[in-house]
Amino acid sequence: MQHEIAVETWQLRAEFARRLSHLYGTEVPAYTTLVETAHAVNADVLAQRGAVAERLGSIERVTAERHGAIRIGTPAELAQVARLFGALGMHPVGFYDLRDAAPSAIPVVSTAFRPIDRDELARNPFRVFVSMLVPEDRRFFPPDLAARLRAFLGRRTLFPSELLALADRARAEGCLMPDAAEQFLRLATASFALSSEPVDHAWYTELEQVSSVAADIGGVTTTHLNHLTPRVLDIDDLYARMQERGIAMIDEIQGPPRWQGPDVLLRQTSFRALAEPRRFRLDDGSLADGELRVRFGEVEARGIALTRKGRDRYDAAVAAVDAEHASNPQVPREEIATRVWSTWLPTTEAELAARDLAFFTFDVAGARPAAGGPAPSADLAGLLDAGWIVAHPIVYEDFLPRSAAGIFASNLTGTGHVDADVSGAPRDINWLSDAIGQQIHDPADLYARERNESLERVRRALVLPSIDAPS
Ligand code: OOG
Ligand code: NI
Repeated sequence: MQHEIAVETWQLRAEFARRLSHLYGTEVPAYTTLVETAHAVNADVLAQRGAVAERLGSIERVTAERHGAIRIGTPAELAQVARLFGALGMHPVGFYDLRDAAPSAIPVVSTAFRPIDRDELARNPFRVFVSMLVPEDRRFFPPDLAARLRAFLGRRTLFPSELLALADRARAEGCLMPDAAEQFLRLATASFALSSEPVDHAWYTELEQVSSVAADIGGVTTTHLNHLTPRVLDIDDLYARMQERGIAMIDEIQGPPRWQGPDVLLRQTSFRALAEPRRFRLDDGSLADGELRVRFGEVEARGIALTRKGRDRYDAAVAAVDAEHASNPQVPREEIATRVWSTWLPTTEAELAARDLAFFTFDVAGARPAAGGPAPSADLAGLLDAGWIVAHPIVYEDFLPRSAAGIFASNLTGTGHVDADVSGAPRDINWLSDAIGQQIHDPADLYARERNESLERVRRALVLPSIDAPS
């Protein structure tokens, strides 16, 4: 008998992402158009720009790269999601509170599950944005509705116990044998398929009056993939090509504008939610065919991760654009942003590094300054200037709360209802960590750790007592 080879964590993750992509393509055909268009744009950018196009990730990584979005109802469900994604080497990172977001408040708090080590990200960077309903938030749910919602959510089972047991085994052992891996992947993928179970019409409609996101989560007995997002190297080009193909896109690209400086953080856009046939159970028990508009197709372009200082500048830039847009509503936001952006952020990577506005890792340069010249200085800017070390940008692996809110909002069916006169339920990263049973990572800490480890390697290689770097 041949020796069976175990399927490792990263292989499970890559295969899960591939199967979800296949599933979503069969469910939402416009997704396939989006992926094809993204690949065409990426091939063109690679042909035009060569190696520069791969500065923020190899073309293999970018081509396979996806993020999914799912929405769940309770801390117990979130804890199960954490076990499932833990088996795929994906850890919770970041806390996003969308409950007081503009332009529409959404009754959820979110985190994202993703690999956190550089080599794991390089193998397959699959991430999932997970939003959890907050029925306890009185601004959205009056006590009676909240009680019925919690009871409904408490009765459902999103993940079969066999799946969770396989997930626990995969997490403990770092792999699964082929048959178990196949069963795990099959059950995991099926958990995110759109269910054909009839939807209780009265219940769904009641929740929809609060928020269509509340109905999408708490109005049905299963969860499903809300969207699956490919990565593209030129999102403006993609946006134009999708429109040429007759697909209705949302009005804006969220996040930083197109400008002459380096790409930072994350730019995202999507096509509008499509009507999908769904079966409903009416009050008299009869079944009727109807449709729901919930699922859409998002696409993203990723840039360099900003330090806390850089992020403050980004937030200030966004606020400045908002202020100017408020006084000049006839001028499109993007146009204002493109114009004012360079007053907030430098236009070169070198300046982003020297002013500690973005995260980089550092390597000793291949060709060092000639022997007999001055010794390396002990500060980062000096080492970079004199050519002792080179900087590599760290790509942003996370999300932006405002863009997330914009993506949610642009795909809502109604305006929903929020009662601003009552107080909400306090939720923060520690509350959510307790709910999951593991600490949610702060994205900036992860980037800083990577940067500091590279600086320590450089320090040792150049035999310096210390490197004076902005921290
Ligand atoms: C999540 C929306 C946020 C992103 O990429 O920012 C998001 C959702 O619609 O469930 O996916
Ligand atoms: Ni998304």
